[in-house]
Amino acid sequence: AWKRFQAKGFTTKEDFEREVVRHVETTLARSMFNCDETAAYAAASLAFRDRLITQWNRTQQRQTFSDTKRIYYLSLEFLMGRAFDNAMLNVGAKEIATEGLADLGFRIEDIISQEHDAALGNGGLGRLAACFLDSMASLNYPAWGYGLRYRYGIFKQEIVDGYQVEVPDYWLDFNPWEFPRHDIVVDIQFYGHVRKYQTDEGKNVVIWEGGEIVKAVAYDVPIPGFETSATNNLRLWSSKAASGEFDFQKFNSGDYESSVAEQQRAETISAVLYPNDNLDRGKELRLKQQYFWVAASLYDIVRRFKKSKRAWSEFPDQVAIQLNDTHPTLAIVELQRILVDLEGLEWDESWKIVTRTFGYTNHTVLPEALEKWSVPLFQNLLPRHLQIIYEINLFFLQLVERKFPKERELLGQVSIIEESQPKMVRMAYLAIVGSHKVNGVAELHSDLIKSTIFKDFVRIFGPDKFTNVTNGITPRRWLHQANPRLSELIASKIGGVGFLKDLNLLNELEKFADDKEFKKQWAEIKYANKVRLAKHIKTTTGVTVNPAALFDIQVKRIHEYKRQQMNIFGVIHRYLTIKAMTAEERKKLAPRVSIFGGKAAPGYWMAKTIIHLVNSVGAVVNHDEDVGDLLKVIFLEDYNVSKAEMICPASDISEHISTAGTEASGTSNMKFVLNGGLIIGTCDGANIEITREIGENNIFLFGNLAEDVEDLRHAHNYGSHAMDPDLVKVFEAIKKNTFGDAGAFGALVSAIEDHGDYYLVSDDFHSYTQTQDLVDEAYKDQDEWISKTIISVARMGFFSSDRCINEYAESIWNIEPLAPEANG
Ligand code: 26Y
Repeated sequence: AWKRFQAKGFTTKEDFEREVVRHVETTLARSMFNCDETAAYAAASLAFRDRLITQWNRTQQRQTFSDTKRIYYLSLEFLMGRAFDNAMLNVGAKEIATEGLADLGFRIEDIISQEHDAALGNGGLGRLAACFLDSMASLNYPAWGYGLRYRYGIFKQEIVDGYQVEVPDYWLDFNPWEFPRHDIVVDIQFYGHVRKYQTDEGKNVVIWEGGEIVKAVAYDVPIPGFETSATNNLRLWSSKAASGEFDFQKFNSGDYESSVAEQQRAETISAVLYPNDNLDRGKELRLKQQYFWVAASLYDIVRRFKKSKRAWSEFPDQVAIQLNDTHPTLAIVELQRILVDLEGLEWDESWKIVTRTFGYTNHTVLPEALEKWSVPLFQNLLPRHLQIIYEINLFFLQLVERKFPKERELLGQVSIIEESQPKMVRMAYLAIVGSHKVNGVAELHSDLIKSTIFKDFVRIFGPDKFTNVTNGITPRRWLHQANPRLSELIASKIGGVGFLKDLNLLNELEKFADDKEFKKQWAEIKYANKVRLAKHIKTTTGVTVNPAALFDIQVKRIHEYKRQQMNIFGVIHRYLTIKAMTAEERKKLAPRVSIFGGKAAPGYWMAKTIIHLVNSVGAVVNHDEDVGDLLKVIFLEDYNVSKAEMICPASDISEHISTAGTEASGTSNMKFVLNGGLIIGTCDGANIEITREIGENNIFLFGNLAEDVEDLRHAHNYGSHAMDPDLVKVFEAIKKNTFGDAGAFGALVSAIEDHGDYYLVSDDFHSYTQTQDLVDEAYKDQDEWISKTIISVARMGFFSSDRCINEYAESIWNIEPLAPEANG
């Protein structure tokens, strides 16, 4: 039915061309005679945007009139990537655009690549939020995303002399996908003090006054669903000085600098995304960002609810708020404040509403990523919120005491306030206490949080409060958009692109796992994708790689727990092995290209050292004539969403090799398998469920299990551990300056040799290299390899973010889809 839906704008190629020309000439005020690719991108985007706007307005109106429950997804990160290609595919008119642009003299790929990524996130958590928005719209759920409109997204990474250099990512020069709402502005208060008094009627009143005000301005981004006219909204807040102007008096008296100071201070709040992934630094500006965004979003949500004139008790029937990690946890406190201080509800009544409204998703067990804020900092910035937190904690600890009267030490363990010096607010504990459901993002992870970091809370609230929702990815972007040829081949075999909306239909592919002709086409597509990546490698690094070699890819944020260091040590081991071989022996080897990519947090020195080592090894290996095509080592600069769309379809094997129990889920593992690549990985995160779905013959698992990690760490620290001999040789080579001055890499080596090898590289190294040998062997049998990849793709249905969103909707949000009108 959606196909009959006709929005304003274009429906034919000719219409589309006319719209493009109109936008070039009138919107952009340029002539078609000097319409370059930038202008063509702008005009084509605006043509699609016009269509989206119509759908978007109708969807919002319909959601408002139907008065049904909405889900609000609060995330400090939305790693959206590019919007144009996605809009074309979701609206369903990419062919028209391709032909139309060709008529005008442009290739669609060149136009698509004009767009700057919207990179408002660090890694997995931010990209998950973006996949969720796509699924919620595609499944017709009434949903809004709320985030911050950073002026600078995640920095652009350049590699200079083998080192990472960070360059600011200013992305807003031309962004047709956002709509400033200058009429939607919320005053946000910081600092000040709290005054309490009793009215003549004996009512307690609390006033938070003084301090400073900053304005939050809304910017809206349309989120089109796939093959539906439903178009949801992502609202991003931008900060602005309350006065809106700089101080004229100061300006006129010659004090130029301080005249703009207030304005700059205010604008700083939404200026930049914190580039730390899984690492908490407790900076005041970040807490300001969090409150600014949470307070503006809640004001907006509450205002919308109040228009419905319902009783407050119905709030949780109209509103579900999902907290993407603890970053928005202040929303719990803010809603309680609104209800008690501003709306005059009783504490208990409010608290019931609050806890029924919120759900909290945990994305990590790493202690260094668990947010804590110092009480003095809180006291200064948000004095009333701190009082409310103490009050929440008091009632919570009373409950604990009633339930476990004999366990005095339990109170200190679960207290929202950590009795340290200074005292700290434990945000995860606050999020648990203030939510009705807490979920992890893969089965192992959800089990781990229940048995480790949150185990006391399972006793207190019972096991039903804790659940699992295994992550997923949107097949629209990560299959159809990233790998159009594969998507078309699949569609041609299993009766159309229905699998893009019901990924389990991929099952039908399994019958072709031994089909000769099909396998040939399948392999050709993989090869073409590798050729494309090889070209990119050539132009960006100058290194020639053989597309027939095994492409081994590890792309993700650089982190010790993800163990890129183990990968590069494995590469060095391979290099040493090749060097020690005779020419005859070398002939039997499978050529391999080891590809790395990912950003290191600017302050994470160890991660930066890993990047430096990868580049230093590449500089030696790639020019060693003994090695030739047998081994190439590549570091891809500036890994981001749009590059991932090129990289994921080009792997033969990808690496997901975190220390067991540390990677909550991982989602790139899903992207690589869905694009016909195999995995080498540890028994961690979603790797375990991927194995269960695709079968253990189709994945290369290795390494110690999560349950053994504690004992192994103990063994390192108390001396009963011998280093792996192959790893020792790798370290010897490094120490002999084989890859440049060994001093530069000393910290990487001594973390393992001298400092307890916390991530168990030495323990897993043998198993890792052995398994890599199995990969080599398996790759030689191309026929079997291809069958494995087909079977794997056929069994990936479970990992659609549609399945994931439906689980959230049913088990956490209690919300139903709202289909758009058949004819728009
Ligand atoms: C507190 C702070 C600085 C912070 C900032 C970003 C803490 C954590 C993060 C980001 C965490 C993150 O990206 N976690 C990843 O979430 C993915 C989606 O659930 C998982 O697949 C992945 O395993 C996990 O590391």
